[in-house]
Amino acid sequence: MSQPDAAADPLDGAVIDARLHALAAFTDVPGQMTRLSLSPSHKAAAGQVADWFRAAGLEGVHLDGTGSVVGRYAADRADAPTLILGSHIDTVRNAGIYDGNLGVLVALAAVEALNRSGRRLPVAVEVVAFADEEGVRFLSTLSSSRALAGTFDPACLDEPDASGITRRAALEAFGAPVEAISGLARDPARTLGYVEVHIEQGPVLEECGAPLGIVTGIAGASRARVVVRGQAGHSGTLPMVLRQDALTAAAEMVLAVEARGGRDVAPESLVATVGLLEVPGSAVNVVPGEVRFSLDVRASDDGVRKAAVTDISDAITAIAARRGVAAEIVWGHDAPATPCDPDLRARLEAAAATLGLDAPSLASGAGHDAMVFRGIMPMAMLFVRSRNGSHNPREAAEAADIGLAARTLHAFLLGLGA
Ligand code: HGY
Ligand code: MN
Ligand code: MN
Repeated sequence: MSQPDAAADPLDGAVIDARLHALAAFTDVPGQMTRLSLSPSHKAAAGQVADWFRAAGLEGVHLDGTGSVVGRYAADRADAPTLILGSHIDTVRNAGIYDGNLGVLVALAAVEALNRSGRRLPVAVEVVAFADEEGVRFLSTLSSSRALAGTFDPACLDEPDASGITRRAALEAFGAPVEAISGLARDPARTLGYVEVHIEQGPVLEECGAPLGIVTGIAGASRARVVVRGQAGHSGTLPMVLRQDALTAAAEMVLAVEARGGRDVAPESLVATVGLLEVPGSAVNVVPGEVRFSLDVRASDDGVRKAAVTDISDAITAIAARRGVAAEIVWGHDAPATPCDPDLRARLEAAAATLGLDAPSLASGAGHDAMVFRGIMPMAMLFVRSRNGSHNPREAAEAADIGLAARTLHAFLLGLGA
């Protein structure tokens, strides 16, 4: 485990970036960044993050029941409210090293700077490295942040991953106190809110030449898994007119999803994606009998999203009927569009202004842990300019921009004590 350099300035972007690269070594696939929730590399990464939390002066550092690493920086008084800072350290497959991880380490750096200067605030600060944001391993997602929001659904513990391991078994193997999950909800009356720093993952800040942005709101998202079942057959003997080909049916369904997502009447940032498609038991000389694929539908307006979900479900059902195959659609994730808190946004803008930055406002098309706090507690997000999109190894952020984010968050914290 790498230890921090006591002389280094924790708010220095190069110091944070070095830690991000050190953390990236914890991967399940050598040579790429793949750290699925509750995997062996996630366990090792959580250990490293916990060490950094302790070295930064956080107290009570522990794994919570959903596998998140949590630490607390006490206030200058006993009965103070708590501000929660955090992001996630699980990744998608073949990811970049900044998605999620950057927000945890920037939050840690801001608190570490408080500790270095002996500064205590009229609020306690919790830093959380959430364990399950990407939702790649299990059907539902955001289980860790939902536990803090008090909306954890115990049914998600029985969801199996691709190898049949349930979330509960994975948590137990991870060393997480699963039985304590029900007690993780934070009391909204004692919580100031939740603030998350994250790379933008899109082109807006880069195009407007801004290192930081203040998020106005997070798009709503619906996810589903579809299973198309036809009839496997011999590719040489089964006449075309007699086929119940699951793959050609799925192909038509995938294009229908694209058409609905990109329909020119589709307003409000609607997007619809099939990101995963599998043909179990596929072979060159077999007419596919089964296909499994995913659905991801998002929009900044929930009405637009729900209409698209309905239309896509109807299109899949109609294509299946016409082609003589069966289609089963299981919608497993539904997160409403979430506006960010105006007061926290204004405080982040003011904090950026202390660095001479006029941080633009922008929406988030990507989902984040922050969205689960909708209607529970105020939340806000600070975006850091990133290049080459995200969910790919080319994802990048500049150390200088990371440093500006850390200094802005540090100024935001100091502003709470002003
Ligand atoms: O899918 C998302 O938007 C997030 O990166 N998990
Ligand atoms: Mn993320
Ligand atoms: Mn992501």
